[in-house]
Amino acid sequence: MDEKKGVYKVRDIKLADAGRRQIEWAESRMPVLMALREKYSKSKPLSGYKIAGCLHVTKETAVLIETLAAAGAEVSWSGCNPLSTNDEVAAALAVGGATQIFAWYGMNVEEFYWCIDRTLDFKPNLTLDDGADLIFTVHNKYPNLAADIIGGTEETTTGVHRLRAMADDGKMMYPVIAVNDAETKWDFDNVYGTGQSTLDGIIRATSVLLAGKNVVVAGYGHCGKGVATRAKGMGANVIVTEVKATAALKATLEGMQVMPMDEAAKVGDIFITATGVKDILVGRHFDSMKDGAIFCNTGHYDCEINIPDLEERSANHRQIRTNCEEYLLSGNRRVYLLAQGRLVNLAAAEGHPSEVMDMSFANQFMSQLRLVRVDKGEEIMERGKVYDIPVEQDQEIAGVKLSTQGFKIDTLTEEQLAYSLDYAAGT
Ligand code: NRN
Repeated sequence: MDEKKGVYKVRDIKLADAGRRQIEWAESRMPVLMALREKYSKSKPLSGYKIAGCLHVTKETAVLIETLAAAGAEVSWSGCNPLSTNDEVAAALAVGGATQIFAWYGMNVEEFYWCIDRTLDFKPNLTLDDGADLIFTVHNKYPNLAADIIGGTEETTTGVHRLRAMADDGKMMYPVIAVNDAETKWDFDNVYGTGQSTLDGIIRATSVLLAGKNVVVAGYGHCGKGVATRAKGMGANVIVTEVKATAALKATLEGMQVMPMDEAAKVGDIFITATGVKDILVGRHFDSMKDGAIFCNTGHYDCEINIPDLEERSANHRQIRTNCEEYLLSGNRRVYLLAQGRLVNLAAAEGHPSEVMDMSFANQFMSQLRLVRVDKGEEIMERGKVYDIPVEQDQEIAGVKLSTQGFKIDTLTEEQLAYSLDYAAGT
């Protein structure tokens, strides 16, 4: 581990050149965020502001960090999962000068929270989260810092869910913008990003053929729908398990089978949990699984696969491939857990492609600018509330994305607009 106290702690600073090339690759595929960097690197509206970030350290996140810094912010960063940091990118950020960085792949839980603590050393006045671990650390461990924090932003479904519950409890000490709930985030990142990156993680960890396999997807929300759709496209027989009737019904209309996990466990070849709920795969499911079954999680936390249940049923286990642990079960069955049950798309691959993170992170950047406007009194936010992204922002980001791809769209004429607003106009 290489460390420069108070500035960085990364696995190997010598990886910086390789990391820089990865970041340049991402920059070439994130035109919306790069356009925002170009637009704000002169006026530097984030000058004087300190942003603490807790979000997967990937080549795409590095583009966001360096855009925040180009807009004038002082930045300090940790990863938001012990297995999602790209060590080459972390090294490039450590030498790049845009941020303090405390992140490496394979940290333990104690190190994970040590890194978050380090990002709070410089007493931020803005936070940027994925999964709300940073915001919760401020509230539970450093409540004195909250008074000077203008607000925060939250990237992911699980984090927004937790923060809305916290706000309902009246416990949130500063306003948070729900970046996840932007249409240009959840309807792209969660669907197309998770769909591709989850299969990417599975294929890198196992190299198995997906075509013809029984792929069981637990949860048919935006993430699960993306994974199920992409798996179907690869020729898999997709089985969806759900607890929400409308979601399950949609899956049947997409030609997917729907059944309870107790039945799916007997026939599945590859299991992917995408529910955000704990104990989706538990002991009785492992007891039913076929020899050779593979299972992984693509939800934010590693609670969806009950690993203690698995370990108490296994005579022994060994790492048979990187990110692939073989467990020997009764009846001489061998089953395979990927990425220690942590989110397989980031732990065993590189997370979502740059093209979708471009829009997610454009929303993050514009939301941080919005919090600066709150600080300047140009917008009012209540200290304990969760705020949505303005619809105009979604259309602006989607419009820029379209234009970078050479697409043009129509606009309504005044007459058409009048007609669409005229409720009296009948047939
Ligand atoms: N490449 C990535 N970089 C990436 N892929 C997925 N995510 C990423 N963050 C940085 C996050 C998505 O936005 C993981 C979050 O849970 C999801 O909301």
